[in-house]
Amino acid sequence: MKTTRLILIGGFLGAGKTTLIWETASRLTKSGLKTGLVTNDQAPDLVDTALLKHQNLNIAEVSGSCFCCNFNGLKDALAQVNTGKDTDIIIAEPVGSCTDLSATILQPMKKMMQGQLVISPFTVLADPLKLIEVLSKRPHIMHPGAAYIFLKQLEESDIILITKTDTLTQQQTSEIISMTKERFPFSEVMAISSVTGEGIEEWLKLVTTRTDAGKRITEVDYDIYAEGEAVMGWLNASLSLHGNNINWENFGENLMKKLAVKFDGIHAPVGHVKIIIENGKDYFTGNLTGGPESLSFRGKCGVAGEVQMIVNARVEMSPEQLDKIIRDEIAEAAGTLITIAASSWKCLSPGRPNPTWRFSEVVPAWEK
Ligand SMILES: Nc1nc2c(ncn2[C@@H]2O[C@H](COP(=O)(O)OP(=O)(O)OP(=O)(O)O)[C@@H](O)[C@H]2O)c(=O)[nH]1
Ligand SMILES: [Mg+2]
Repeated sequence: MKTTRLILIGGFLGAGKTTLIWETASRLTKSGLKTGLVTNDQAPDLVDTALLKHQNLNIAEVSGSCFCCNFNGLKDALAQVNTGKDTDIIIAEPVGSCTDLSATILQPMKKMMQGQLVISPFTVLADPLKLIEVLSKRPHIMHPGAAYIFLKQLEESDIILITKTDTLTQQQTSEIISMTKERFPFSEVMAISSVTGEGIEEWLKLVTTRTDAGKRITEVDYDIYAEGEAVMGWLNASLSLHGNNINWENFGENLMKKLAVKFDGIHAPVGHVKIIIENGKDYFTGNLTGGPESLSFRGKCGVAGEVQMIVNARVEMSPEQLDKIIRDEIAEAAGTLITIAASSWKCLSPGRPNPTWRFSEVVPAWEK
């Protein structure tokens, strides 16, 4: 039986995981490697899954809980992606608010899946602006519990990948790399841009050849971790939108701008708010990862009588408040010309993490 490689790409909400996975999967596929993907979330209806499906790769989703709290769900998803397909590489993206994955995923995997999987060094992504905020001594916009998760994710990494270098000068990138190396001396620190491709080949070479995954386990205070997750309102909704001669990109942009202004106006820290609007094979995405300046839009879905929209929002506020804001802003953006039918709508705040496994000792890496 062929041994499949697993690349786990972690990092806080909005760090750039799915964008890097998209880019990586394209490169691996072009080089002739069969690639599969596994996505993850606290609830069904994921923008990430809908988006990555447009790559036509084998993709499985673990939804309803994070990988660590549903280890068997992750094993099943890996099997689903792999079975009968001779997959060379599977890339998995855990939920952005999760940490302690070395103890709860990587060590158990190394022990239980020897001979079936080789595991790459654990890569954790960091958005440069949020990284500076969390590392600085100034008061954080982010809740201290969320900042704790952000730091713990980096502490347990094998490789820290600073993302979005296209938004920085070379000097800023060098300074952030030095600052990060100083704070996390046990991790390798690299920087990439998924927009320009800078740094991706160098990182890809490491994660497609090395097997030293989960070299350390960090101590995690589950009370602070749980609080950091619980401060976040979490909304996943799937909707059908109907209207005549509607330019759906304009609708999507207008909706995202309204949400950005609303969250900014009430000083609610945004983890990630994202939408995808799909019109058959065409799709449009909108992302907000901080203040209104972080808004970004991609793709086109043109004019059609009916389109599908998925909304995923993770914002520091109660689920009730988030639910109301999203409902109100969608209704306002829709006006009288668009009718909306929700096929699913879930709003929650993540429960206390309760991992299936938690190893306290590092399991030696298994060589291919
Ligand atoms: N400028 C720039 N933007 C990027 C880059 N990588 C990702 N982004 C943007 O960052 C935002 C979040 O990217 P995602 O890839 O969805 O982030 P994620 O880590 O998967 O987010 P979650 O799944 O919600 O945790 C999107 O607007 C992306 O377009 C990059 O290299 N450069
Ligand atoms: Mg993602």
